[in-house]
Amino acid sequence: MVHVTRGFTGRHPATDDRLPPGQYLTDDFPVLSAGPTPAIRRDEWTFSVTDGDQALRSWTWDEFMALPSEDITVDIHCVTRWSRLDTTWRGVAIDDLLADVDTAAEYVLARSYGGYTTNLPLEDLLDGKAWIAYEHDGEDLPAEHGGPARLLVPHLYLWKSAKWIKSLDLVEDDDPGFWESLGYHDYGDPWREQRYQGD
Ligand SMILES: Nc1nc2c(c(=O)[nH]1)N[C@H]1C(S)=C(S)[C@@H](COP(=O)(O)O)O[C@H]1N2
Ligand SMILES: [Mo]
Repeated sequence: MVHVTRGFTGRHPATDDRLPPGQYLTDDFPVLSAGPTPAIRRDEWTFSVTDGDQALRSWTWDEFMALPSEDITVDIHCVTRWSRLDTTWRGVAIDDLLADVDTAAEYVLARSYGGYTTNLPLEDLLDGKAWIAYEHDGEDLPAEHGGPARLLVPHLYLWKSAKWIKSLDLVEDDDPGFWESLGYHDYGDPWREQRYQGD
């Protein structure tokens, strides 16, 4: 007699390999926001890179849309334990935004419209690892998911992917952002389960 169990036939090793410890797969796209969704008009939107008091770069929406953009397919992992595989986005690589920028800073504080912040090492935004994304699933990024544009850093827990991004501030110190100052991990690597400070 042959017993075939659902648990056995339903396993997809390739998928399991892509699921960090303690995460489960979902096809939904839950909305997780610490406050209300800010209404940001594209004709009033600006995005800047700052270093100290200096704005190194600043773009209007039209200027930003004229930058080279790329299609992005990535897995995303939320600290609340859901993961989605092969999510699709369009956006501008941070490498392109920071090209030719000279800085001694080793960290970035991402700042959002509405006041949210999150801290990251600068190197985690470079070498094709992070984008400012303005489309998801072939559509304009919905406001509740961070539209007009959000930071996308898929190799770290999703709270690092600041929605409604306003600026990237190059900073010398790794000062905690919003969730980090409330106990979330300063780095947030899902593969090392760095959920909370001390993990
Ligand atoms: N500006 C801003 N960005 C944010 C948040 C937020 O509250 N405000 N929440 C973070 C958290 S905790 C998560 S899990 C993801 C959720 O993104 P989503 O709502 O598109 O799923 O956004 C992150 N970026
Ligand atoms: Mo989150």
